[in-house]
Amino acid sequence: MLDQIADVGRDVQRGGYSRHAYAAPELELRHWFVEQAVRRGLNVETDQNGNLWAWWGERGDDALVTGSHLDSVPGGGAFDGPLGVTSSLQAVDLLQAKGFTPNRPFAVAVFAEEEGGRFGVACLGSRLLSGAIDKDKALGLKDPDGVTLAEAMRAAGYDPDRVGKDEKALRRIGQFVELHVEQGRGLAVPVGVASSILAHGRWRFTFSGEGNHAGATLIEDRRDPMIPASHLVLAARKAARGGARATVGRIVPNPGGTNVIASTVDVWLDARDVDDARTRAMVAEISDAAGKAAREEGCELRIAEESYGGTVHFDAALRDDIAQALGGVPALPTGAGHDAGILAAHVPTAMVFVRNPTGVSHAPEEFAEQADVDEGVRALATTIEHLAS
Ligand code: HGY
Ligand code: MN
Ligand code: MN
Repeated sequence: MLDQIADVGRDVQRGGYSRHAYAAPELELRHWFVEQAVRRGLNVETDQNGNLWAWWGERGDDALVTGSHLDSVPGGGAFDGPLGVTSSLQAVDLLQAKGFTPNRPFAVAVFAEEEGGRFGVACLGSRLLSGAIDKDKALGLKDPDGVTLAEAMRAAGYDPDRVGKDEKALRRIGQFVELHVEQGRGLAVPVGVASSILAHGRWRFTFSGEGNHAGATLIEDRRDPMIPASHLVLAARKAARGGARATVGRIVPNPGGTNVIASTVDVWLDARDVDDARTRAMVAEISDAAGKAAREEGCELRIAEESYGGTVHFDAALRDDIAQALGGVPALPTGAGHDAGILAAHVPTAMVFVRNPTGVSHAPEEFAEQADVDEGVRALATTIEHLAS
């Protein structure tokens, strides 16, 4: 099934896929999902926050929900997100082929903008659904071209004025189980379950100096924001100790000319650790180093926290129940965020991981062996049968 969408949203500049919320490739994937769901006799609806729900039978409360996301990071791989969606649909195929029908409401869900690849906040669809982000803040989020979420939703035919916490949709979820390609190399067997997700957040550092001519400006006359920005990158690496992770993957100088001293530089920090205290202490250490470097270069610094999520501990009973139903598979922590992590604050959630032989993710090289993918589909079907019969 992944082959069916293998040409959607290819990014020829970056390699891999760029499939961002409400942009053409992602809308094409939404259309593909609806077609696939209808073909299986599922009833599809889009909720007020742009998330898709394909119901097997009547919609109802205390549903078993599976699914994942179809959007990607810029230049992402083929599996992160779509594997959970295709595996959910193929698990439905296996169950329908053996004459199984769920004895409780069941849906395959596709959450919007899980990666935050366009509007900068990860898990935007599930955060809006669960009220984990203020609706007006969300609607005002801008993409790199300055298009707001509200404008993007409207252009795609959705009504942005309806977004916001969706108590009814939340109440309908009894349990959520997300299948996902593992992002790391913790699995020595084809399938595992998740135990926890690191606390993680995103911060935007804006350094302001004086734009000027690269050739005509003496070094001592400069206030070059690229200098403290560079210190930030190295401070992040220095501060990430003892299993913590701090990453700068995106630096945007303004105006960005080769022979131009930038007037401002935006730097985004992705920081993660086992708990809030350690994560925030690490960000404070990095911020201090950035502030010091800014002052030394006569630059201003503004820091904005763009998103934050605390450590997620998945429901242990559900985790162990699924692990047992799968014949005893390992439970492992992850450093990657997921919609399951957002929903975990409201409903019992679990994740089923499919082995990733290289561990690489958020890159075109992301890969999973067909045999492991098939094992994942069977595991998800077993899980659904176990929880909905
Ligand atoms: O950033 C993450 O961990 C997730 O892939 N959105
Ligand atoms: Mn994902
Ligand atoms: Mn991802």
